[in-house]
Amino acid sequence: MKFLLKLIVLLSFATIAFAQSYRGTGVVKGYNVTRGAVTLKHDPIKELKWGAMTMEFSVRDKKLLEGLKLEQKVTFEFVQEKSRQVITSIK
Ligand SMILES: [Cu+2]
Repeated sequence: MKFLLKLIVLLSFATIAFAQSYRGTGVVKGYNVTRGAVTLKHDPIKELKWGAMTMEFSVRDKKLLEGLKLEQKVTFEFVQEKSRQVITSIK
């Protein structure tokens, strides 16, 4: 029983550690530091079968928004969390 519990704990950490992250490119169309969100006009993301679109992403850390400028071209990485997309890196 103890072993089983340990295994479950280990597996749930593994799921977090290996949460798939996706990479995209796009242009900054807006951002909101208070809400920790950035609106990007992104290019297609093949792995998710997404076409090009303008949409809002959350950011993992509001510091990621520092230095972003409107119309700036960016490369970003994000993970899917439930129904939202969370950017873990953007530059
Ligand atoms: Cu999109």
